[in-house]
Amino acid sequence: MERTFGIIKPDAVEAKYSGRIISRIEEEGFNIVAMKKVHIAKDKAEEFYAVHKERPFYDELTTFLSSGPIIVMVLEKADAIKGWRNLMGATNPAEAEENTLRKLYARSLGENAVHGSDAPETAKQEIAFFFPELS
Ligand code: FUP
Repeated sequence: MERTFGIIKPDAVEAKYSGRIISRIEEEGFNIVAMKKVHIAKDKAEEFYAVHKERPFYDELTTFLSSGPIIVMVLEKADAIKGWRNLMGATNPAEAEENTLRKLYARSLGENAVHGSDAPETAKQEIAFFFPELS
């Protein structure tokens, strides 16, 4: 079993897609180890996305992530990191495959409904960032 970290982002929470996204996560065989709804401040979003600090979209990205409530989750399954990224689909919803969460629910490249860790080390860091009690 592997653990990964996921976020239902402000656009999808606001559009009331969280229930559908959580149902889909369960249908795909993930165990939801932990989950909470939080509204983070801009400085916390900046810390979370620090890896993108030098990118031109950093301010937009962190303003967006702190713009409304989000649902943060720890997901568990065999090969969970890859499985969750496959379920999310490509970063840009215009390029996402049919039936992926971003194809179904994302508005744009910037407001793309969900986040998922991209590697074991980031999964560990991101889980610890929101769920220190699990690490
Ligand atoms: P992903 O791992 O699929 O979330 O994608 P990235 O880590 O490459 O990007 C993180 C977030 O930055 C994306 F979810 C959306 C945003 N982004 C932009 O707004 N513009 C870009 O050109 C690239 C990414």
